[in-house]
Order: sequence, then structure tokens, then C-alpha cells
Amino acid sequence: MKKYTALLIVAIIICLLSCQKGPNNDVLTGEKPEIPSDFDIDLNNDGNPDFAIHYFDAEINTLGGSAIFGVIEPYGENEVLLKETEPKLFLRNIGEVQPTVEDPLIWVNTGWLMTLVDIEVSESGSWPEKWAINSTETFEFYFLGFKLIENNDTKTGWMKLSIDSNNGEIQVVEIGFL
Ligand SMILES: [Ca+2]
Repeated sequence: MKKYTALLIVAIIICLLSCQKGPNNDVLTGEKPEIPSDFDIDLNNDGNPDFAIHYFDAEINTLGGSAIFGVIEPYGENEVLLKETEPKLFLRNIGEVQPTVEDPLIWVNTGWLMTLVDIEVSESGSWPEKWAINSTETFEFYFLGFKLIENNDTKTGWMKLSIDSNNGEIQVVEIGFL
């Protein structure tokens, strides 16, 4: 009988240990993810790229950690709509995309690289199974407001994106102008 009690206790301990997960419930694997391909976005189909999607490898800490970032970068003067208090992919209501906006909405030429999706090694040195999307929640589609600024002419609109958390791939599925 004692033997079975001991086995039961061991089983409970194993369960408790294996059921403990990190705060984001990531399942860790050892393989570095494949980096998706970069591409340009030509919003008005005039043959000139207006934004670029780039992926790059980055060393992010002295412990040998690294990460892959998928970012959107404007060409020229083009701008994206941000909400200062929220993640970059905050936009759910296209009605918020207006030529003139009020705080905390702000039009920005992101001279820095704006991260849409990333994946980072954990403290234990493993890659998570899923990429992290720069949004408070997971949705089927995400939206970005943009201003296309060329030769003193400004067009305002939005792009609808799909972002796959399994492989980090970003796709522009629809573009709309006001
Ligand atoms: Ca263009």
C-alpha cells in the first residue's frame, strides 16, 4: 500500500511540474524559425513601393538571446496611424482613420522600424512555437491606417493584414482609401 501511495505522490509532483507554464503558455522548441521573405507594398499600384515589410535577426541581450522581428517601414514621407497608449496593431474601427486625428491618435512617419510581429528566445534558450503579434488580442485580420504622401498630394487609407503566428508571415489582403 505504501508503494502505491509513494507512486501517487510522485505522479502528483510530476503533474504539478509539467503543468507549470510560462505566463504566455508558450510551448518551447529548440529549432530556430525560418525567416519569412521581405516584400514591398505598393498601395496605389503606381509601380513605386510605399512601405516595406522586413524581417531581421537581432541579438537582444548579452546572454546570447536572439530574436526575429517582422517590421513595417515607410518609403519617403508616408505615415502610419498609431495610438500612443496601445500596441501598434490597435486599429479595429476603420472610422478612426481620418486625415486629422486627436490625441491619443497620432500620424507618424516611423523612421524607426515598427514591429508588427516577433519571436524571441526564452531565458532557457529555446524558441517559442508561436510568434507574438503586436496586438492586445489575437484576430483573424489586423488593420493599419496610412497616409500616402507624394508630391504635395496626400491620400489617406487603411490596409488589412493577415499575420500568421505559426510562421510570422504577414500578408496584405486588402487596401482601402477614404
Ligand atoms: Ca505606390
